[in-house]
Amino acid sequence: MSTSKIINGFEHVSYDRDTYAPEEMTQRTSDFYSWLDSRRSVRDFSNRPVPRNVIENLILAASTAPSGAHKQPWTFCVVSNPEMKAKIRQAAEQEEYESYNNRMSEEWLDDLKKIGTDWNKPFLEIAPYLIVVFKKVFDLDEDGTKHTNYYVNESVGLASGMLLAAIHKAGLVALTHTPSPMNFLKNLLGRPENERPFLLIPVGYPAEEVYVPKLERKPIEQVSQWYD
Ligand code: IYR
Repeated sequence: MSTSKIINGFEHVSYDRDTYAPEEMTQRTSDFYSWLDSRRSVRDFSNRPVPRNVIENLILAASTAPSGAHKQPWTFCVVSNPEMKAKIRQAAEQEEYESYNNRMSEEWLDDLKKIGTDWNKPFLEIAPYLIVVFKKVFDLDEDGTKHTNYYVNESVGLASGMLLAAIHKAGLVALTHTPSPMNFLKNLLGRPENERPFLLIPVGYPAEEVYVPKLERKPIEQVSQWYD
């Protein structure tokens, strides 16, 4: 049972969660790592419907992310409307066509060869849901007053990572898609002046048969430096 007390004039609640002995921690973290390691970005979606309440749960999970001064500076726009998905696809492909043909460097295009992407984005219409993550660069009162948000990119990045983990937990798949530039999303979805598009994430079941590139993840020595 959690207890509550006033600290510096604000209500606090006791933090009392389970802790684990080292062996159990080792098991739990190893299991969790294996499970996260089995997540892959998927570009081939089934059009099979996904229950709406599942998408709500995913967003609630993402929205538990820590954020600067607990401002939760994000809006998850959920698009299932076929006409809107078609408009988003059309606009995204237009930008991507331009990027692949005229804006991306040779090195960049070369780096993407192993992933096999191009300007075609059929998944934007096939996936049952597109979650468009917007960051709120500031908050807007009803009367139009602006309020600062803090560490917005960090906060929204964390929430997006948690969203991807939640999607994996559901047994669904996603793609962190970054059409560039992305401002068309703000216009198409009629978002307010304080919001900027951050990521476009199609969500759904994987297509019947899906292949993903055989990628290696860096070993611990390459992703960490220890100062004992
Ligand atoms: N935004 C483009 C290009 C692209 C860029 C990176 I970095 C990727 O990892 C994958 C794709 C697209 O979505 O195709």
